[in-house]
Amino acid sequence: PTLPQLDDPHEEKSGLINMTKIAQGGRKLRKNWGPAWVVLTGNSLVFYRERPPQSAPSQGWAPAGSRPESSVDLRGAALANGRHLSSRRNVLHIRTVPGHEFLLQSDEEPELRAWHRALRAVIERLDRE
Ligand code: I3S
Repeated sequence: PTLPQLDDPHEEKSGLINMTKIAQGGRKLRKNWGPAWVVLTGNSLVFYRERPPQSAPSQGWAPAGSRPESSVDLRGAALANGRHLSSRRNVLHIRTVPGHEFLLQSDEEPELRAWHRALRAVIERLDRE
């Protein structure tokens, strides 16, 4: 039997997308929309303030010398359409087990759908482990 992968840092998807955190540990936060460089790995979602330099030598997916602003474990996370949480279009709502909540948004619907698909695939795989 394969052991559950507790640390699976390989990159599934990355890109620049509008993001705001809306809750931290179940406590509602004031929205603060802004672009973020987001990296989806095999088990977590990692947020950077900006895209790490292309020239940076990387260790796996993690660009050396750049520090993520935050990172959440996706095991058990819930995904939903975020239309009731924002006036923006194409909004995705992510809620993690410890109650951290994020909205991702793109004016490009296919882009948001690609994030939704990729996140769903990772979360479903973690559910099966
Ligand atoms: O869900 P809310 O609180 O109506 O979200 C809006 C506000 O957070 C607003 O900020 P202030 O209340 O600090 O002025 C933001 O500027 C808006 O972008 C938020 O709404 P959207 O619909 O853009 O998510």
